[in-house]
Amino acid sequence: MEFKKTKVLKDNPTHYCPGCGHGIVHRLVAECIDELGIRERTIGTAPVGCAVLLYNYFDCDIIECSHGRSPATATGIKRVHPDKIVFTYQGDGDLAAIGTAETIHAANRGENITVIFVNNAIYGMTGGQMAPTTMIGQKSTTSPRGRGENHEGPPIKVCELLSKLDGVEYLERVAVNSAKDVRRAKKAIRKGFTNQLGDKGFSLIEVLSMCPTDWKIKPAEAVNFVEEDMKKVFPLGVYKNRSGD
Ligand SMILES: Cc1ncc(C[n+]2csc(CCOP(=O)(O)OP(=O)(O)O)c2C)c(N)n1
Ligand code: SF4
Repeated sequence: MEFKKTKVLKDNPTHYCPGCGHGIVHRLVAECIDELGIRERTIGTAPVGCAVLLYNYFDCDIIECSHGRSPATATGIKRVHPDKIVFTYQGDGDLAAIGTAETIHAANRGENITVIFVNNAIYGMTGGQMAPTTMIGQKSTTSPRGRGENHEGPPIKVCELLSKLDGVEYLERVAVNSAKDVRRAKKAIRKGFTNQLGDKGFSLIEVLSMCPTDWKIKPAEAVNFVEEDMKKVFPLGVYKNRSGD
């Protein structure tokens, strides 16, 4: 089998750190757009985290959003252009801190969009501050002794939280730390897009991803950190599949 570059990805060198999960998630999103033949009518939104340069990599329309505002921007685009396929691409700081309101209300309204949520348990781009998803005991530049439950509260589990909202169609948590997980992640992302093609409403795919740079460990150790630490706190699985398809 020949491993070819996906058509939807541009021929630009990556700016991501070695061992970062963002590049893998980009590839999976691009493969799904390519295979579904929807590139010409897809509009993505870029976050203001490490994936801020999403438009450098994707050969489809991408709009840059203010931090956390992607679900609101995507709502506007989709309502004006219901024939377009609209996705957001957001980090945990973007989606679960600064954009909490936008996320919850877009989900609750059942907006027919696809949300790709990259959970690396930290603020990557700004140098490793604590995120809403930072785990108890995990060190960050703003929790140097480790996140404490009493001071900072436990990590926010986005799929579990949103599963209570009637408007939500589909929620799945996947990971990109092994070949098996990458294959599952692609299936979930593809379903997020096919749900939108079928007008089913709000789909969110949470992807557990590596940030070796701000976790201050080697790429190989980061893969183990997702497996051994993150998956215990953020169990993989389907959290909601309203129409059961
Ligand atoms: C309203 C606003 N607040 C803060 C920032 C600064 N800022 C830029 S990126 C970032 C953290 C991004 O972390 P995350 O969303 O988890 O994405 P990652 O870089 O880890 O992929 C912050 C706080 C900003 N750009 N806009
Ligand atoms: S800081 Fe972390 S999330 Fe950002 S590019 Fe580097 S490894 Fe990836």
